[in-house]
Amino acid sequence: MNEILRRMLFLPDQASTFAKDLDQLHYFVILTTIIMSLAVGFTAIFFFIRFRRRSESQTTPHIESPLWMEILFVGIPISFFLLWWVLGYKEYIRQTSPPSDAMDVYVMGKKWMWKFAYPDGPNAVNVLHIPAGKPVRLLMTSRDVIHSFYVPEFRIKQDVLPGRYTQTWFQAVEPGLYQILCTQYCGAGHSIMRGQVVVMKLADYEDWLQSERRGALANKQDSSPTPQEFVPPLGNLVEQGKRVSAEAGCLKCHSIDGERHIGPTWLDLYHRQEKLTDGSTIDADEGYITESIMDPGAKIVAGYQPVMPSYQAKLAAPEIAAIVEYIKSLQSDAVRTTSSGGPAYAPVRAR
Ligand code: HEC
Ligand SMILES: [Cu+2]
Repeated sequence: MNEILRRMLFLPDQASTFAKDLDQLHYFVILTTIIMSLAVGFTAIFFFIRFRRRSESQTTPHIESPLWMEILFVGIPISFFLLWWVLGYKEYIRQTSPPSDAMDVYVMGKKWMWKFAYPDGPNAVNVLHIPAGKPVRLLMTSRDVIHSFYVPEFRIKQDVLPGRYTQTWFQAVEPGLYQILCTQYCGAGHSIMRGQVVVMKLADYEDWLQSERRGALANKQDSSPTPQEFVPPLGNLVEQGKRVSAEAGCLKCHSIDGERHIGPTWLDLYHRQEKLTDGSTIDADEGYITESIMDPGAKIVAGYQPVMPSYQAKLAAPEIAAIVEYIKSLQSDAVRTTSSGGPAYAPVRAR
């Protein structure tokens, strides 16, 4: 049944754990509306014929509908709309709450390509390798304009915005190749802004990761220029972040050992409930940390002077992603760590 309807509606394969449930909601909505509109249409045609005007002198009688009929005709459609809303909302909550054991991948959209960075692995352009059967969280940002990350087979679509992180997640069911599209018109090359998700068996994925790391090492040792435009940097994001923040001079004002300096310490900053000068409290998630680097004046931490310069034009998005990952790794309780060395992810509270 699922398969017949999927083909009739020309829907792509169902390659993620969301796909089937979302499609089922889609079938439910589309079948009820088809049945209802057919019923209304045919009733109208029947009435045209049955109650047609038979002579010039015939007049239409004045009819008042009984209350129960009014209630029925308003109540039934409304209860369907509410039911769809409830089912859709449940799916929405599921799609916006990544599980805590999800593997993180940073995504950067840029005219007109997708760049991927793994916290403990290589970087890649336009090709996202992931293991099947494991939840993957994508932390996404844009270098220039608004893009939107769309994988039809996974039934995920999420806007990618400059200067801020958005996230989405999915769990691929089976190994295979799936197309990534940009669904936000972003300029002349919008239609060529495509990528591919390569879903691999877990063991194959581990092998791929190993070989990529060896490749990165080899690239570094022989310094001859490679034909590729993009050379995967060595080491993981945390290491890169450590280096970038030292080079950019962040550590002149920020400590990593809990000491208060010109700026607040980075130790345990991730998910700290930070008090701001306007009296509000904010959860220091990836979005807030990124904003603090790009636009430090936007939210000032209570008890500090607004002296931090903006790094909007000075650091590239992957460098900022690396710093964010480094800050996330600075936790005094080293128990709560994920494979990437960062703290386990707690779902962001709705604001
Ligand atoms: C001139 C000193 C100075 C430099 C250099 C500096 N910062 Fe800051 N930073 C501050 C101060 C002061 C604050 C607190 C006031 C505010 O919120 O702007 C702050 C706040 C922050 C926050 C928010 C911290 C919190 O507790 O909420 C982050 C994240 C941050 N800085 C990251 C960076 C990064 C990354 C760099 C380097 C690329 C950097 N800073 C360079 C002074 C500095
Ligand atoms: Cu785009």
